[in-house]
Amino acid sequence: MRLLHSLSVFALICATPAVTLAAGNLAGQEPIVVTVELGRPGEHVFVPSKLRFETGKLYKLVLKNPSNDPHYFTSHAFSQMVFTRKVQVTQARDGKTVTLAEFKGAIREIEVYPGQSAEWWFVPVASGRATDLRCGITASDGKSHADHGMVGEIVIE
Ligand SMILES: [Cu+2]
Repeated sequence: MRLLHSLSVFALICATPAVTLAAGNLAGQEPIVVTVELGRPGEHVFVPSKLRFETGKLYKLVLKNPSNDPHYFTSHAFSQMVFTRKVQVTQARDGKTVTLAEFKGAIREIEVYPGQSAEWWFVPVASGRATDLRCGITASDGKSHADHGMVGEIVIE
């Protein structure tokens, strides 16, 4: 009886290894898509300016710049709380989004040019609150975009 039980447990383990591996495999996981606008025409803002993520989930953060100025997405605290899978530079072409380049490795900040987008794929690995999200570009009046209100907060739960 005990042997039979052991055999059936063994058979169960053998029958399910693919499922067990898939749960920990980021390559096969669908990302949660979050979009943030970097600036609006005539406005230096992040929209939304508060972002919230959960540890252990795969995110695709779409950084979209619909304004006429380049903008940075800079938060050193945030960059230290995530594992970056990749950053993709994309472009809208004939009604479709095409990928122009892909970067892998640790990322600290991203600058997106007017009318362009980038996708930051990451998994939060630590919880905390990053209050240093800002755009450090200097505006025509000599102040930074952050001084004009282009700041934000990121919470990882
Ligand atoms: Cu800016």
